[in-house]
Amino acid sequence: MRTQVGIVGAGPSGMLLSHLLDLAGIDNIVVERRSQAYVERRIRAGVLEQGTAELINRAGVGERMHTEGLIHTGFAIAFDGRHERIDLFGLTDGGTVIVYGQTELQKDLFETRADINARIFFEVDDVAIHDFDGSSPKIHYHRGGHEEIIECDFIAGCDGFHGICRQSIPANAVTKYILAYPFGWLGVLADVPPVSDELIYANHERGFCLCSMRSRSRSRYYIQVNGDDSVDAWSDEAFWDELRRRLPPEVAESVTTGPSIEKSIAPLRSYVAEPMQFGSLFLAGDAAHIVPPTGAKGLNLAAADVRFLSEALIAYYNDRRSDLLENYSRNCLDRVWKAERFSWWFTRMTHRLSDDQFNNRMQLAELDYVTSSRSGMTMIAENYVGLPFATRN
Ligand code: RFL
Ligand code: PHB
Repeated sequence: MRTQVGIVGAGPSGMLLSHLLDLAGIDNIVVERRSQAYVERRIRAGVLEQGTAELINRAGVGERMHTEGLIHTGFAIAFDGRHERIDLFGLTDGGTVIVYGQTELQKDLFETRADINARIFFEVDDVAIHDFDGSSPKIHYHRGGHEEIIECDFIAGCDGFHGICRQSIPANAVTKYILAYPFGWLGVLADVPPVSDELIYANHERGFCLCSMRSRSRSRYYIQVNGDDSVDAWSDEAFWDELRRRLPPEVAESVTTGPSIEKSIAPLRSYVAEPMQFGSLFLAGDAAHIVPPTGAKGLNLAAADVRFLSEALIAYYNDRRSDLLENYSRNCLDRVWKAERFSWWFTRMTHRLSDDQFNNRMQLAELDYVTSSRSGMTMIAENYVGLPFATRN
């Protein structure tokens, strides 16, 4: 089989890229090791930056996001019995975010592709990439028990943190920066109305918690748990009790509880692989970088990579320009490192890091400072709604 761009992974990065290339008349094939139902069901991100929403529109799949997504103009940070609002709209000249589940976005991305009979191959095994140090890369895999090979001009490695693309790059050609946190997030999804119209991030001596949502009748809550904790150890009742203990009392008493529809633990890491290109292989999204979810940046960074990569590939095929492809990694990494910084900083300020009383007082002093200084709040707000894009060419 031959195509122009072979895409490994049908998560948000791979599918968004496939749509944008298709609209520009660039042929592509997506290979995904899981089933479509599995990819659609994964409960992950909930907060989209405006730039991400614009890209989703550009890809022609934004209709449902606009009717069902919730526009948020602020969020709250709770600590030390206080409840401080970050006015995203006022502090960033009209900036907002959209709360719309990754599961819904993923369905939208698949639905329209099915309409146009796109080549997305699910449940493929043994995916391997070859010859990507030159200009004739290949993707090998098994489908229905038979080996198939895709010959292409470029490979987009959109196969997430555990994928094979990044791991196929020779070790001496890539530098990996990693920070693993000794805790995770236990998340619960439940069909109960959210406790508040806006998200609440809470620092508490028992640990961090977050009140988020998917709709006006579906809530998503998280609590910080030990890195070695197991979901089985947490009954719904234990989860709700612990969540309420970590919230300011007036918020805790308004929480509506109910049976969990989904419950899982996500580890927290900061990770960057640099550069994000090797020969004709371009990494995008979680395949190249991971942030702890505290800043809600993971999916948004993935979308930003796809924006740079789609523009670079379109310039290459339509105008025979390779400068944007050459600068792809640099353009992405400028934003990636800033999002890494924000997510790391926000995580360290809001989570229980140790029993060290001095450090815990430092967190409270920092929270007090940044939520009472206009420049502190502006720094949070402009990072949260998404930093501007700068393209070097
Ligand atoms: P994905 O979503 O991991 O998709 C990669 C796809 O590649 C497939 N794959 C392979 N396919 C073929 N061959 C192989 N060898 C393959 N290996 C893997 C996988 O099956 C999968 O389908 O990466 P992508 O597309 O880069 O998207 C990244 C986002 O999913 C991720 O950054 C976000 O979910 C992170 N995230 C959040 N991001 C936000 O912007 N806002 C949020 O509010 C937010 N909240 C979150 C989050 C992530 C969380 N978890 C579970 C880590 C909350 C949580 C709890
Ligand atoms: C979510 O709703 O899943 C969510 C929201 C904000 C975050 C992380 C996750 O920072």
